[in-house]
Amino acid sequence: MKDYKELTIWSDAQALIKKAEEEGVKTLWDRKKEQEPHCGYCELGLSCRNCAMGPCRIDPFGEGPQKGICGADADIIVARNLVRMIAAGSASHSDHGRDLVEVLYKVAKGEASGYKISDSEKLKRIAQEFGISIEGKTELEIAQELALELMEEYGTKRKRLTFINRVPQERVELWEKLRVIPRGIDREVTEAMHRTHMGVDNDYISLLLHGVRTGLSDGYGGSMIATEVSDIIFGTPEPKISALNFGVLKEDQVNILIHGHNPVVSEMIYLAAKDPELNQLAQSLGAKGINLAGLCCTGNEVLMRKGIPMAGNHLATELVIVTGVVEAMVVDYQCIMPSLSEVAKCYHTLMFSTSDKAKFPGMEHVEFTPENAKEKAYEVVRKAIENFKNRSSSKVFLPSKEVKSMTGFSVEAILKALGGSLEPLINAIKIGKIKGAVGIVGCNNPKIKQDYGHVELAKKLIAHDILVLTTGCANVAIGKAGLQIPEGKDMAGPGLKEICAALGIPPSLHVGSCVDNSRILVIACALAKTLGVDIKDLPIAGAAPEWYSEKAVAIAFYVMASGIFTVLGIMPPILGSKNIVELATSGLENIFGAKFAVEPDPLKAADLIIEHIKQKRKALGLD
Ligand code: BF8
Ligand code: SF4
Repeated sequence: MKDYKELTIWSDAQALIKKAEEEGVKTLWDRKKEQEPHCGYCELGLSCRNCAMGPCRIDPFGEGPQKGICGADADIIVARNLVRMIAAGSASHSDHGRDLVEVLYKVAKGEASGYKISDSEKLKRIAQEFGISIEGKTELEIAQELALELMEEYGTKRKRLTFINRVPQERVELWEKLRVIPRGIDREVTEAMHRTHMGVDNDYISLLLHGVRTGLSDGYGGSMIATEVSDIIFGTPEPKISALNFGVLKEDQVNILIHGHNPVVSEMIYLAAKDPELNQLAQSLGAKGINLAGLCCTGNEVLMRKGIPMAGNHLATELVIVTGVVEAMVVDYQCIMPSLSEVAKCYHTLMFSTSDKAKFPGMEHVEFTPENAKEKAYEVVRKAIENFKNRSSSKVFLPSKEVKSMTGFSVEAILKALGGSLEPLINAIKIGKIKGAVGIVGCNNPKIKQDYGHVELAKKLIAHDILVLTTGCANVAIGKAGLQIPEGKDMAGPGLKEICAALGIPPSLHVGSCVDNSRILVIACALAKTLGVDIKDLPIAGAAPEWYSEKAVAIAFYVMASGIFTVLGIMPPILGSKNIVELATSGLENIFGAKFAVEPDPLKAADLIIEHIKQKRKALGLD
């Protein structure tokens, strides 16, 4: 018997963990227990298996070995491990971006039936940013040229990524001086792997600077491309009300969950789920209809654009199956626990993998390509409908009702809400009605009670008149807590409340999936440019209270390197190197004008951020 209340703040999730336990289904919390205590060397970043002379480890107490067989010390090993995390995270976001660029190219060539250009205005705007002349060209001609240009962003030819032009000059000059301006995305990731091979870069500062460069190639490269191209193909999000929670699943309908990150698959599932014929089939088999719901960042993508409700975040992905009402889960890639197919075996849920890059034991693989996606989506939805009859009513348990939440705050939507320019926001910041803004991003991690970090941090920040922007799994947490609807203003401080009421917006804005942190970068750059200052001077901060993923490390690095103070709720594996801890939590301030803090207690993390914002306001002469 577990102490369910210690695992998650939500009573519905607690009830589902209990149900899983009663039904003999292992969840991640059971496996976490089995893994404890975690390896101390790994936690400190002091183990290395980069070559076959090892593995090696450094004794943190100074009594055992202080060097690996090759002679690498604690600083080198910690730095190499961290840079490899950044490389993996950057590669993940960026490869997702590349898949979208390929879809854009195929749309232009007429080879991707089912997909189209949804935001033609944005297509033209981005094309112009890339120096493409749009005069006299058709939409598809522009799309083809832009796709080819974007492919170049991944390659070796470019000396710097094009979206760097969005960054304030002062920051670009700093990056130039430090030689961290990102070139091609693939180049930075490959170079990170090269440098961390035995006998290449053995200076921890030089290694970490390349880590920064790799992270920047994600933020201003892969992730930004993923966001912009998704908007072009699937539409730029606009504010809308949708719903969150296990309660979005419907007992009387065929429930299909879409999970992962890339909207390429889920948008086609959405089309198929709307199809009248398939809905009729569902009705003929005893269901009222087809209910589509999202998980994790694929969920965020379709929530933002289509208003598809969101069933849960990272730590809810096993529990949704335990409700017993899920006919099928369709996954693409990233953050999909391989345990899901094991959980599904205990229920009637069909599991479908869709990407050549992401196969899972126990899932049926239906490969989706831009050419066949529509047809495959119909195939999968049909199988889900036919599975409705296999649902066992004795296993059905929906412990909560859905919670309303507002979504869709793209940069364009925020500007529109502000009446077309950043001026009203800047004025509100200047007169102190809004003290500053904070991006709360990222995951769940069972090392922290699910969603406790997100919710408590967000509540305290808005109460102090700090506007919150959320992405990734943080969004579900903060949305469920009621902060992402206009009525959430009642939990905000008086200044923020007044602004929210005037604009009809919530005090916490959902800006998208994790690649959409690039939207936050765009706003930060635009704010700094409008004010004629560097990003580091703005009263803003970033936080990842419950991060788990290598992608979060890449994000943390590009956010910090952009000049934004970043607070992490989970300690990254760096404690084994005093030098790197000192650099991360203090030394970086002199280099990038921003640093990291690690604070698992969200209320204390909020204090750090509130104080930081106070200092920045003071330096700008605002208080
Ligand atoms: O990219 S927040 S758990 S789903 S890694 Fe994963 Fe973390 Fe969720 Fe989205 Ni982001
Ligand atoms: Fe050991 Fe060096 Fe090989 Fe790492 S790279 S495993 S420290 S010998």
